[in-house]
Amino acid sequence: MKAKRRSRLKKVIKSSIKKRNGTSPKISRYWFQRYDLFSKYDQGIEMDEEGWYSVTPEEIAIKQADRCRGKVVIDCFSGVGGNTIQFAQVCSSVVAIDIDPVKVELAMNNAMVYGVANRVDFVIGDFIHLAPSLKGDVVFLSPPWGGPMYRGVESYKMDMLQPIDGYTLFKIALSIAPNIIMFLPRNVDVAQVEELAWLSSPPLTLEIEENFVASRMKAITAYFSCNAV
Ligand code: MGP
Ligand code: SAH
Repeated sequence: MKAKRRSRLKKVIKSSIKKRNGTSPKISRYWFQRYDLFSKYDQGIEMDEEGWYSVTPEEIAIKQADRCRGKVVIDCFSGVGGNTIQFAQVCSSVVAIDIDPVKVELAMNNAMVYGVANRVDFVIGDFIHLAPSLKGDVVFLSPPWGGPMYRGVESYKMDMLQPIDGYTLFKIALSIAPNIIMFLPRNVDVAQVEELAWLSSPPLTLEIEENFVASRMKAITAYFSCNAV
């Protein structure tokens, strides 16, 4: 690792430790759930602020990965690796993309904790720009929802997704493969999710799964496919 990168990573870890110690109430709510996020949390998992509030809880990531067993998966917004790690356990190969170099460092570290780092191709880059060069069986989309503030709206709309609206994002994913999994807020407008299936002709099949951890609904996963994924 280059010296400059190592020092940046150290700074991230230091500030994240500070936040874990309770200086940031925003993060401490997630720190209390740390073993739901990563069962191996105590074995060296590293996070940054966005990672804390965005990572897919392990139990949910395991379920999503199970649907992709044996396939080539592109994890287009890989964050600190919550999904990537579980894909690496059961998929034939995984490409993990994140635009933030610090996230990629953290995801690599976390994948090492789980002993799967050598089964992942980590890429620092913008998924939107990389899309034309990507090949895979399943496109997994867990984009930024605009931070924890997503909870403040009654009905979460596709145009609130980042870095671009959900319809455009879905069309880009479709150009790679017709098997698309989207991880979305629990208050998402389901009618808009259903519209996405119609962006393909013939329309894709859609299954919507509600994701719970310890009886609390955390999010939904939408599985789109031209056949069973
Ligand atoms: P949450 O509602 O912010 O937290 O996120 P919490 O404390 O689990 O909610 P509570 O009502 O149970 O107390 C719930 C889950 O949504 C998180 O664990 C993440 O997996 C996911 N999530 C949240 N955000 C803000 C994002 C995001 O921006 N992008 C992605 N991909 N996932 C997110
Ligand atoms: N599923 C992940 C969490 C993803 S959070 C996990 O379980 O850990 C969303 C991620 O999208 C953030 O890490 C953010 O850096 C990344 N991101 C934002 N815009 C992006 C883009 N254009 N291309 C690739 N990654 C992007």
